[in-house]
Amino acid sequence: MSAENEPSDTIVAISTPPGAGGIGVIRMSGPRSLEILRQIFQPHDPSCSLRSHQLYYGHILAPNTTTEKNKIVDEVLAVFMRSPKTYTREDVVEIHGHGNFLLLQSILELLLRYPVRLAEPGEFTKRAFLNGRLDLTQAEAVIDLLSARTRKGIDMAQGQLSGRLYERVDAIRQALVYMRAIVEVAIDFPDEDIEIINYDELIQQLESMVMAPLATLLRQGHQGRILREGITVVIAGLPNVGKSSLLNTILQEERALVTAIAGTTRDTIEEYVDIEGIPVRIVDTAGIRDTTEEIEELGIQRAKEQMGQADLVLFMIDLVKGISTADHELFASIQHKPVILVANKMDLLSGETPDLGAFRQHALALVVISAKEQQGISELKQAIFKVVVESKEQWEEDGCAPNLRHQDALTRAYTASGQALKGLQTKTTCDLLAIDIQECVAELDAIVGVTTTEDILDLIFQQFCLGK
Ligand SMILES: Nc1nc2c(ncn2[C@@H]2O[C@H](COP(=O)(O)OP(=O)(O)OP(=O)(O)O)[C@@H](O)[C@H]2O)c(=O)[nH]1
Ligand SMILES: [Mg+2]
Repeated sequence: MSAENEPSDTIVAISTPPGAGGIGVIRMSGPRSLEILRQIFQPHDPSCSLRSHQLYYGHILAPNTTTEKNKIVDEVLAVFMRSPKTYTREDVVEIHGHGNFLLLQSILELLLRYPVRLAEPGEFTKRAFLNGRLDLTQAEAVIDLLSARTRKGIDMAQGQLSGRLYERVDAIRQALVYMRAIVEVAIDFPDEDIEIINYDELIQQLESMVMAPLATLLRQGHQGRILREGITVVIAGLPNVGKSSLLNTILQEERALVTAIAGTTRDTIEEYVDIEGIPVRIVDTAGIRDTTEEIEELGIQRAKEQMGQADLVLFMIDLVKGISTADHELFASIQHKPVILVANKMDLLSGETPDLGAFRQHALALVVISAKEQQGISELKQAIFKVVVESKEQWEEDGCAPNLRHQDALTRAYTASGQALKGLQTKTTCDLLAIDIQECVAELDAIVGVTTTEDILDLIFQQFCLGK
């Protein structure tokens, strides 16, 4: 990370998304920010001195050329923030204009006439990282925070942004550094009579302070994947069992057509919903049956494709009609998938619930609902949540969720610590022990960004949007 001590250039971008909005923000970072702001911004009180971290009202003026004579480009609020108390730790300027993208672009073009260049995606956050304001896990949390689709996803990103993952990884790292120091002392004094290393104590420390917390972090990676990527839940079943009614009830809007005619839904219909904090892509499908009708047949093909791709299938049956051979056939075709059995139309049921024995055995859960009367829906949501996260206790343990990159490094660190453990158990030589411990430290360093190659940094920051 050579950039740390080099003077950097000044970068600029529109930081608010394209489209109309109340305000739009342009952000500039680098040593020339203030000087450039002064060129194009005229404060309402021209004698004021643009003090740091103070918002000034004024106008953006186009330069004095023959065609544009001090033309007002926009009425804005502008702020200059002096390094280091800024997002990037460099001098930063923000211009808050009207939220019209063309207008913001005119201001941007104006700025680009000065010694400033367009920022790459994520470059502001990259600078915050390179200048030591954020560690790499915190910078990655910014991406998660911007793209989170549920409240739980936001909580997780905020936990990571506040440094929770960093602290957990760093605690493991500290333990390793301590062990490495002991082992290195032993290397330096090979002839001492006293045994410098207490093998049992080191084994105990390695297991409790390194391997166990690494294993916990790896388990939590599973929850991170779910919160970042979400899951696909497909509603499937015979025609008329109430699939579209369930979609509408979950969405709380009349999204899909519902009629008493079997074969109403033709194409698949998908929407995103938040189910107990998990981002869920929910797909309503055409009822499966033998048909000679061409459009319906195409819909049924699509339904089958969706079932194949689902993380979870909600297999729906009509309690009034009971279970038919067609239900059995369809159920058999999806048995390799995680399935929740959803028994619908409970409102019409007066007598006994039909025997769902065989189905019940192969499904992960059975939920009885009325899609029409909105009964049993929260039980269904909880069943979905439970199936997806496996264990609720583990889920709520800590709002800390390693992403794929972290998981890769954690896995390698776990393997290296396993090697070190074996070495300690067999009282191997101290230089070999030191190598395994160091390998483990290096993996943890890469997670927090102490040693991360330029290529990996590029990959991470490319995921950002412009202006962040
Ligand atoms: N009483 C009652 N009727 C329901 C319930 N759910 C759905 N229905 C009715 O059952 C009929 C079929 O509902 P849909 O939601 O269109 O069923 P579907 O499974 O999407 O049907 P296809 O799209 O044809 O495969 C409609 O007349 C609904 O009003 C329920 O819980 N109770
Ligand atoms: Mg339907």
